[in-house]
Amino acid sequence: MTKFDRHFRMNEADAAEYARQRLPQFANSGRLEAAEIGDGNINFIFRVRDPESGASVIIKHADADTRSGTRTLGFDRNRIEAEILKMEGDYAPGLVPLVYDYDPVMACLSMEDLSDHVILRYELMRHKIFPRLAEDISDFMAKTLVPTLDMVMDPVRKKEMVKRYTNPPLCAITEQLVYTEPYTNAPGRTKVFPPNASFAEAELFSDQKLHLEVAKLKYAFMNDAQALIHGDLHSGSLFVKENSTKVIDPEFAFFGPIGYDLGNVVGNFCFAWANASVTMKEGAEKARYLAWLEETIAATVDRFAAKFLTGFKASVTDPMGRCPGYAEWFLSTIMADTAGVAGLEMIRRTVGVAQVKDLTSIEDAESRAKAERMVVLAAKAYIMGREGYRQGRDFTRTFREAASIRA
Ligand code: SR1
Ligand code: MG
Repeated sequence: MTKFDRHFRMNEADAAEYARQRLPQFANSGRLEAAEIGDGNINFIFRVRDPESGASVIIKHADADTRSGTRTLGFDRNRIEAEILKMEGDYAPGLVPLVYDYDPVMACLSMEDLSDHVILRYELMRHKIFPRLAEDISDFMAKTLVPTLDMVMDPVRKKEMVKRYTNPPLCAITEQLVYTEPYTNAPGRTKVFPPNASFAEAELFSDQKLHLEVAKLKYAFMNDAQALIHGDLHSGSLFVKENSTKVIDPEFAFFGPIGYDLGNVVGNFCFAWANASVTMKEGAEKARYLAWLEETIAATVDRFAAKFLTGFKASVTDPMGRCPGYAEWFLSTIMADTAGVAGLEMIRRTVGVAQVKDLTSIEDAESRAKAERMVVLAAKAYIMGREGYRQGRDFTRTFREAASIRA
């Protein structure tokens, strides 16, 4: 019997003791250093390190309630994350952290420490350039999404997988935070920047045509089990260093629309564009940075599309999936979903309860209000016109237009 035979919420000292008992790389260690480094809303994240050998590990520890104490989610998200990370590591080697151990009793996922990487969102806010980003993210999505498509995977296995990775509590968060609250404006469930109060009322809360399109997208999220998606692919789920990208945090994974992943990437890059456009001084550096961001958005979409088609055609097993034109038709539906989801993500991170620092950190009130308006206008164009989006440049053109309307 050990103290880790029954779940309890660990503190730093517990995490050090846990690592020593559970993980072979620490079995003979002397003193271990442990620090809780989580800054999200949901889990507890410990880094445990042996100062002598330099060995270190990240332990992601779930409690039944969220870290913020606002919801009870149970523990299954921890299992889903462990299994999905291993699967993603098989499909897309080098693009996710290595999993060392999953412990269902303590709800602990022990994995590679990526301390030499930094969170992409904060680097984009510092206006840093990462030359490999579009290539790596498009690679990650194509390699992880294609294998679980209906026309690729054995249909019986696919349906077993849909059962195994149904993720009700985490999907419920998305259904509320992304697909509902930014439109119903229930008390306490939106956070509108005061200078934009009347703008949000007119453009979001009272726009019935917008609500209808969001309702259609919500239904697709709830029912369109296209592939095993990451489910939360924002720029806080991406770790980067100059020539490396790692995708983390797939606890929201489930079988859903592929456009939910690509749309999250596009939407979050648009926040970086909005931030840079109002915070950087006019000049060559700003022009270069915005051009790189636009190129990254466009290339992520276009490279994903090309890799998706190649990957699909190489791995399709269903005879009907081989019909000429099927892959291209399916891709066109992914592009429309991508535009819709990019818009939803941009709206919910601007007026919803889980906001992004790309916008909230803008100190000058007028600049922040302007950045938020351009984000919302582009987002609405994506949602309302989603059937017309086919290529990367379609996305960046809309954003530039929205930026100029309220410049
Ligand atoms: C209660 S969790 C808030 C948000 O953080 C996660 O990363 C998801 O995006 C979720 O919507
Ligand atoms: Mg997360």
